[in-house]
Amino acid sequence: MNELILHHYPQSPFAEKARLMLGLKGLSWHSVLIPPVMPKPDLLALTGGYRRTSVLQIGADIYCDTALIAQRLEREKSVPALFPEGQEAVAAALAQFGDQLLFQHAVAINFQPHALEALFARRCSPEARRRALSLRWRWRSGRY
Ligand SMILES: N[C@@H](CCC(=O)N[C@@H](CS)C(=O)NCC(=O)O)C(=O)O
Repeated sequence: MNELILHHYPQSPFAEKARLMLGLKGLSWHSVLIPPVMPKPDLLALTGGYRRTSVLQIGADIYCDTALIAQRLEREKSVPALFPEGQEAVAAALAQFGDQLLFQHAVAINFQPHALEALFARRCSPEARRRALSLRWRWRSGRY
């Protein structure tokens, strides 16, 4: 059996998703740390031009995109399942929601501290907004 090699960097949310999937399945894997931003000459040579994080390597096979990585890991070890029988579509839809909508908002909020306030300005009371912002700073500073 070929070894699993994850090309990633610590701070990437998509790398965290890949690490969590590997951890959930109890698979052992090797870590190759890649730069968070370009240039990434070694990664691009490996992937044929794909620059994002994370990338899974199994022997000579390269899996770009965590949705594909999820399917490949499911094939590697089916239990515990990422796509429980009968709930495959729900799992895929939830992953898509997290990967696209949630990720977009999380990045915006992370890089633009006032984005949260603007987002909820018309929907929440000033007190609710104040609490949300305070929570955000606590998460960011790791005080949980
Ligand atoms: N759909 C991809 C998204 C991966 C992604 O956007 N990763 C970010 C890091 S969290 C990245 O590499 N961004 C750098 C770039 O787009 O050049 C997946 O599920 O793996």
